[in-house]
Amino acid sequence: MPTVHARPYDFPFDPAHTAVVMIDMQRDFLEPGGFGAMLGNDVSLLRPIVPACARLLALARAKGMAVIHTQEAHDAQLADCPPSKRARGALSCGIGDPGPLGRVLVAGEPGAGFVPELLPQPGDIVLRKPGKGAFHATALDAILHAQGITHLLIGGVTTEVCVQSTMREANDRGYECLLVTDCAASYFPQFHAAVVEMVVAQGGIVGWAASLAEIESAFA
Ligand code: C5J
Repeated sequence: MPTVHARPYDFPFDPAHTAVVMIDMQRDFLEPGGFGAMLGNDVSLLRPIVPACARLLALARAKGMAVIHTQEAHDAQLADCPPSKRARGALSCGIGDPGPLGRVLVAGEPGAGFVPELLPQPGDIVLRKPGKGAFHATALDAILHAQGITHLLIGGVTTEVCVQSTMREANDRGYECLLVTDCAASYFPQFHAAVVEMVVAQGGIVGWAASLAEIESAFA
């Protein structure tokens, strides 16, 4: 069985029961003119992880792991967007409003789409989610159970928001989760670093963390 040399200790996993969960690698978070930029963030901080994410997805497909892409986006009527979420930040152009990448964070609009390097491939699962955690108001738990998935390798953006929320939700549901440290990023590098430490502290209270190279080495 492949074993990742991870923090806080080794992470063995069976690829047949493992999914790579790529969180919200959408234009709205990574490109100028999207939701992330409207919140005042420097979106260029997220782009450097794209090549590593592409490598992780390719490895997953080659080794028979399930691939799940989450997408934070709302329906066109915003029926699944709590008013509190829409109001947050008091943005002049926010969720549902027309922006440079189409209606902000709305499914089917250019901004809600994935960055071109990480487009879902046949066989991948795409999961739209209205919240930060990928288990909230989605079928993710049912999908994972149906596929016999017990272990998750998690990447995406942003580390301290949707990635960490999802990892905590998954951990509470009994999944063994590993954060792929160089496949996740934040607009605040110090928050990324802090999440890695929070995850692995106290004997891995939320899960494990390792670099992509360590995952690749597990298959060598
Ligand atoms: C945010 C996310 N940061 N995908 N969403 O609002 O982390």
